[in-house]
Amino acid sequence: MDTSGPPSRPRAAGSWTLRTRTMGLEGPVTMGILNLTPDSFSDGGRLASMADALDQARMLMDQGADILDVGGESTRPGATPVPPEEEMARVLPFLRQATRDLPVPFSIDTRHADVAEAALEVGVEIVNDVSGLKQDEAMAEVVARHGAGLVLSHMRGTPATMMEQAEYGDVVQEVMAELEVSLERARGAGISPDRIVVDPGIGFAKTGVQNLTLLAGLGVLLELGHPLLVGPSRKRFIGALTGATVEDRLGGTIAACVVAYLQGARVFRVHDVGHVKQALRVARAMVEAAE
Ligand code: HH2
Repeated sequence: MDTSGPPSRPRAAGSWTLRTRTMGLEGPVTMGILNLTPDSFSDGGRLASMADALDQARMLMDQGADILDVGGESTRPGATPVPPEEEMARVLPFLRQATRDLPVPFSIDTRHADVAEAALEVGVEIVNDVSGLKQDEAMAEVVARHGAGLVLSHMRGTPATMMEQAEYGDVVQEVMAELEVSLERARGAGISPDRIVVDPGIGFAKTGVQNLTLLAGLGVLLELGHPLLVGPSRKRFIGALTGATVEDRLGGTIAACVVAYLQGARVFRVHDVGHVKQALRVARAMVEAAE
């Protein structure tokens, strides 16, 4: 594995243009996870009331979250699809209040253009589309029209079907080629490149070994010319390697984030913001001390 780090790789942009502001990416940026779902694999069903969700958002901010990513539909493999109306009912009341009260940029984790549009209208800055603009034809136009930041993830199939599609030759090269198709779609809709961050989609239509290979070879994806986001937090590949339960995967999450950072990733979508931030601060200081 090449751990020589970012200096030997193509340099991704040092900033990310969001809907109304620009976020520096010279150092690692954390995106705290807020799932307003009854069935998410790690934290599903915990944030049933508005007060609970706002408390959790404040807790993530106190830990130093730079962005809060709000989702109303679980994307774990095999999850039941949620109609957009139900997704909106789960996230919009919270987003309406949270974007007004909390001074942090919000991201909406959705594959539906209607949900993205409604969330942008109440003040969200970023659309996090785990389908990489492949599921909803209207998504790219909505993102372009609002001038939103965009996370383009790699995913094959849908959460309901993805594990049948986990056949790769060279997983890094194939993920890169498929992300290029999503980028083409984004460019075609007029989304400006400085608004786009790409994500290899850890856990989406990938086996444990494929996830490890992808994290270890992540730096290759910098050739796409966009900053990289990773979302390994508490995921199944950590449990498969270590036997740890979902609640007990912080060590594995930190290891994955640090390796991804050394490979050039700059945005980290995680549940445990404080601990991951501390680990990345130390990793960054070590890289800089060696420069
Ligand atoms: N992973 C999940 C959801 N959204 N977004 C991006 N950009 N990258 C990811 O890796 C990613 C994501 C799945 O994790 P989680 O939100 O914790 O669970 P669930 O989908 O069950 O709600």
